[in-house]
Amino acid sequence: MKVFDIPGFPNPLRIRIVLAEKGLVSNVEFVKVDLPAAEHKQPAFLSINPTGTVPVLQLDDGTYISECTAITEYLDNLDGNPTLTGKTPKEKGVIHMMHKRAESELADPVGYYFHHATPGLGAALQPYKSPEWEGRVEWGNRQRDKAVAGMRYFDQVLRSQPYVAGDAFSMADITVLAGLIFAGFANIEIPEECEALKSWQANVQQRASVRNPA
Ligand code: GTS
Repeated sequence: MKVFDIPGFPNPLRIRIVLAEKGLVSNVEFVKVDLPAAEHKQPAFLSINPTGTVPVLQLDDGTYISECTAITEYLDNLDGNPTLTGKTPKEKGVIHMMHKRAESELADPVGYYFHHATPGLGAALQPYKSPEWEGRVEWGNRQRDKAVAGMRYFDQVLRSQPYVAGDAFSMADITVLAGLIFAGFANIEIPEECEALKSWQANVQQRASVRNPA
């Protein structure tokens, strides 16, 4: 298998943690995509992922799978023991619900803020980020506020359970963690009072897959 991504970036990190969790690091070859140079917006890359984002997984038969959720589902089920996406119908339902919230209430808004209300990844990408739209900074700042509200939501959740989707670590935890890492990079602070969220973060940062992702 191949993974098209760029090391150190938050969405690629989600899959690199999954690969470490599943013991699949040695099965994968990484192909670097130059995001700051807008390589992911050029025809060659768009032909493998029309949304122009990384990561993308290429299977040995040539199939491309993009979207972290889809890639995680694939990798988690390869060994017949899905530890990150749920085994029972109830586990699958709850994990997917919380994972969607992790994306829509935290990780995605942080990305929108970063790309639209700040210089983002630099000049080469600006033509792809609505540079002519006057309202983009205000919209981006609202996305930052939404991300902070998302942090408060997950803090509430984590006051009564150890992990985002319940009693076990799952892909929902990976996505909340990636969202917080991206938030730190974008200078969005976790509110002082979100102690449960901070304590959960300190806990998951000790996991082997997080300390040593692919
Ligand atoms: N929904 C996508 C997924 O789940 O894979 C999001 C992927 C995504 O936004 N990736 C970012 C990207 O390619 C990389 S990172 O900033 O998260 O590391 N962004 C490129 C761009 O131009 O927005």
